[in-house]
Amino acid sequence: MDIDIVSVFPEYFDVLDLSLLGKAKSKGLISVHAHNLRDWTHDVHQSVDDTPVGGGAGMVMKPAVWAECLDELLGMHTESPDRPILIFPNPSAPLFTQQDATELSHAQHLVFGCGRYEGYDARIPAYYRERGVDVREYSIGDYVLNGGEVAVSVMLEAITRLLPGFMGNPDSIIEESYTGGNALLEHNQYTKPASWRGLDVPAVLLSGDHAKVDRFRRDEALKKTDRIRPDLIAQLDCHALSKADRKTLIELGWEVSGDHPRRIS
Ligand code: J9N
Repeated sequence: MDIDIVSVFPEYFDVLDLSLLGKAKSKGLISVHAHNLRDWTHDVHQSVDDTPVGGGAGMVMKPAVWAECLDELLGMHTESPDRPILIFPNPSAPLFTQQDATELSHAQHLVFGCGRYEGYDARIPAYYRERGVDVREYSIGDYVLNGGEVAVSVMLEAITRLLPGFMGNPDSIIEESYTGGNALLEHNQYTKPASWRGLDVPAVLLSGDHAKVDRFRRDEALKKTDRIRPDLIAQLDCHALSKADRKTLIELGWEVSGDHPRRIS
């Protein structure tokens, strides 16, 4: 996978070499290039932003500088299956999910644009979409960052850990939260000792009865998700739930019929 990142702080991405991502880089699984947007300016001040048309606070990133940069990085191939995907973090965009990470992990070439929080000219994504580029804008959560750099790091980590050969243990990826589309939060995990500072591991986990352990963990996951993220319960596919799952959800106050569970008490 080829990854280009455009930022006015390209040094920010030097730390990627220290992470697992650096390992993937040295293994040749990915190549990452961080570019300085100011390299595509022509004026002495290397200015990348200007005041908002219509007035208001802050500065807006200029379309012309971004276009000089992106024309070069995106190249001409907007129709091939290997065509690059252009991604801008944006606090006013749809949320970036595990499903997006999975889909993007299959791409050959990703180009990330880091804007500042006041924003970039809306004609930048519009122009490249018109030209046939697959352009995505994503928020990584409901909070405001100063620039897109941290958001790009988050998305990159979520995407690259899914690449075949990236992680030591592929099972741990299949088992975790948010995969599939029938997402529950993870059940609690414990290690030895079985009793520690007066706190005991649940006895069923020591029973050696695998069916009982599986059911216990599934119920714990359902209860925890009901408490912390009821929105995820409401997105479950009822048809994919076992009899035992339905029983637990009904005890928790959900009606389990139709396509999705609905809270009734
Ligand atoms: N979720 C999210 C993204 C952002 C950005 S992107 C560029 C500046 C700020 N803040 N929050």
